[in-house]
Amino acid sequence: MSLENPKRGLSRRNLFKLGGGVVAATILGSATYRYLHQGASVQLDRLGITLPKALNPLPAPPPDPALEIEKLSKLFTPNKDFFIIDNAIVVPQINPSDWKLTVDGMVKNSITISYEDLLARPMIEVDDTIACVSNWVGGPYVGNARWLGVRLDDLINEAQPAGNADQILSHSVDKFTAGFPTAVLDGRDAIIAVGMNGEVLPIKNGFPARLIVPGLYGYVSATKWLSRLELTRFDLKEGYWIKKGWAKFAPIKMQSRIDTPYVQESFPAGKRAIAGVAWAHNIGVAKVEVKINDSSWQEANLGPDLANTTWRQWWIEWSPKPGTHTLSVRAINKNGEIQTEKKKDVLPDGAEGWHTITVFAE
Ligand SMILES: Nc1nc2c(c(=O)[nH]1)N[C@H]1C(S)=C(S)[C@@H](COP(=O)(O)O)O[C@H]1N2
Ligand SMILES: [Mo]
Repeated sequence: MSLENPKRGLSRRNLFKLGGGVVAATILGSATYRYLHQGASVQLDRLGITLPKALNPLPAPPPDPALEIEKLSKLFTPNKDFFIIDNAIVVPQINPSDWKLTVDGMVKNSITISYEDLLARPMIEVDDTIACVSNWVGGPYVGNARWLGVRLDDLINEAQPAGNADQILSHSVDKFTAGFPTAVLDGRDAIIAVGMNGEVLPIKNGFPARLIVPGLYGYVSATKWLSRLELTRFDLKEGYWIKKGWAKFAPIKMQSRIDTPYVQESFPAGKRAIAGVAWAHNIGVAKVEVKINDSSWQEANLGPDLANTTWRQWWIEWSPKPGTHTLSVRAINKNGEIQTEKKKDVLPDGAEGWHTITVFAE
């Protein structure tokens, strides 16, 4: 038997491969060890952080109607239940003492700040509902939180952007990018967020810092594990998802969702709630209407109106007779505009249409 026989036993080639494999496994092993070790230490660092207080602490949230209505989304989505959307193969583990944020590109005065510098700046609290453009009508990729962070417009102004810079392109440590018009900073509470629902920003949601820009879908604005804010032009650069066919400009569309009952649910006939959430960013939800079978639209009760960029919970009482029922919901914003009925797919700039479901009372 020859060692050179490729078909059997250990040929030199196979030995070489085996050797390479052992080396690779060792390197990978130590990298994995380092990764896990670092992951644990970043979580420890994170847990050791005390966030500063906001300049304008928002009032304590009003009672949450979800305490009374089973299966209705909570007013604030708990961090552990918050939807997660990203393309990171491994969640970046960033030691906050190594983290830096740079503002550069078409600016007069580039800025680099540390995590400590960031926490030393004035903080604001912002109630804001974030949504993913790939959320279908009735889908789960939307959540509401009380964010804590530093005003983005202040930091950008300090960098003195050139007059012809029309895009803020945000970069993540993992190479993700998201860009939006400089004109979006129109006084709205866009922030570099370090806190979420009273906690240090969770690692999966972008620790140490992420962007929150009220009114824009996540893929053009909500960069997690933020590292750089580049002032540039739309005719020079574009964010990660734009070359894949998604829209350059992507304000969150008015939507409403039925949380309970769920699609095709069977439940006992008799008194129950129909309930859900609705959002109409930057204008606010004025009214939510529900249609049951062929009846006319009826106005739902509304939950707290935290901000014009947060969702509102809604509900009505219902006593269905046994049988199949069709339920639809639509939102009406504070300008009196009614959510469009016509269905549109998520690509390129977000789904449209009414959430309509069929359910069974038994
Ligand atoms: N670094 C990085 N940030 C990211 C993304 C990503 O893939 N990588 N996805 C964006 C998208 S598409 C959305 S909808 C939001 C989701 O934020 P969440 O995971 O905290 O809910 O994060 C945004 N920020
Ligand atoms: Mo998204």
